[in-house]
Amino acid sequence: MNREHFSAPLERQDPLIDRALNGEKQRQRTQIELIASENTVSRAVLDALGSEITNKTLEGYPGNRFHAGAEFADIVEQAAIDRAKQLFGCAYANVQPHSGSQANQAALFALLKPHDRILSLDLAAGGHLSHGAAMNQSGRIYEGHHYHVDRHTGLIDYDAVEQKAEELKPKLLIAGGSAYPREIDFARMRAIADRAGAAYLVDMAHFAGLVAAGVHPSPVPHADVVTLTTTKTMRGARGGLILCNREDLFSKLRSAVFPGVQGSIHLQVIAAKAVCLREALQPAFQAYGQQVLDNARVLARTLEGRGIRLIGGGTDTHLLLIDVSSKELTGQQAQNVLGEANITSNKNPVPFDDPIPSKWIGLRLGTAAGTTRGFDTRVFQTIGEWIADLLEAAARSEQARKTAVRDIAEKVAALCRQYPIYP
Ligand code: DSN
Repeated sequence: MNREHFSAPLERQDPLIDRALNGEKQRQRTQIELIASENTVSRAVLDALGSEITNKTLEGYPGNRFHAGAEFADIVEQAAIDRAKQLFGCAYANVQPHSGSQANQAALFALLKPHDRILSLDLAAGGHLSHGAAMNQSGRIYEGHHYHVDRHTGLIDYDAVEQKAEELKPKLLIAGGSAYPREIDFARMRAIADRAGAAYLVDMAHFAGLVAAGVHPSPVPHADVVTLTTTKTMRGARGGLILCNREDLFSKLRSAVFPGVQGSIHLQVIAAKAVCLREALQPAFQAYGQQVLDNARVLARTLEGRGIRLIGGGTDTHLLLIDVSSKELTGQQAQNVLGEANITSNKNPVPFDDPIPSKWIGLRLGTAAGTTRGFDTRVFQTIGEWIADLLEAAARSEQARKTAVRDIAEKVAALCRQYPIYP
């Protein structure tokens, strides 16, 4: 056996991948991250992700595995389960889903039979593919129907949801998604689900960290099942969690995850989830959550003050959806000009937008990663002004765009040097 297998660093073994990973680290250091589904994990989370526990194959649950050698893995998974239960105040937590989509896949598998009806938020209004969208397996196996937001306010129209639920009698009502910036009335949705005889799932993938920090209402007391990811506002590894308080559903959810939709688990990710859950239990995480909210509100006010329309009229979370057609741009053009100045964001549909991505007029922004970096409201106000300057310049002329990009890219570089990540 070549002993180098155990000791040679990546740099020597695979220069191509090593260079790409270092390039990515440098990219993260030198740009302002505003993609709402991203964050910057701690060194401790990175250490767990790179641990030798990745070698371990296991199926089943702590204390009841299909393979030997589970004693340390059981400690890791049980810690993640206990911490998730403590953090979110629930009786059951499954920490095995590989992603938010697989958490949803398992929840649907536990709650529904093929062809059952789902009623969920429309994709362009901020929903998620895994909630019964036609192009997703959830829309092939089950019958996906969608509620919308009010065309003028951009807010969920609960009366319209209720009417649709009464007509359709879905088996499952889903709240939550990827681009809805306001608080959801979890109790009202519960009442709608009850009247229609539907189960009720809340996907809190985006705002879970704010719930953990106690700065956003929790859906856990209302929903039959809650799914989330440990990235985004949770600031942890990529992966999913399922929470539940209904004892009659525990075993269904358990067997829906394994053996229903997954096989062996990703123990290095479960270890990283456990680390992030412990971090979220610390008092400092409450302050982080509050700062994320404060920053998002300041960013929203700054952009609105520059004549940019906010979908939903503002934000109650880390996330903002802006209509860049108010600056005569598409979402793609806005994403590009910000990107050239090293501000990273993503184009997004706004409610009732064109189905063709290149024609979308939305841009989604989030404050979770910038807040981790140490940016406060003063910094986010400045970032808001830079964004507005870039959008206005891009709409004005090619020369104005180039000048603004050059000027703001320099300021972004200076800001990133002032707030370094990963020494
Ligand atoms: N749902 C995608 C997003 O919000 O960007 C990935 O998490």
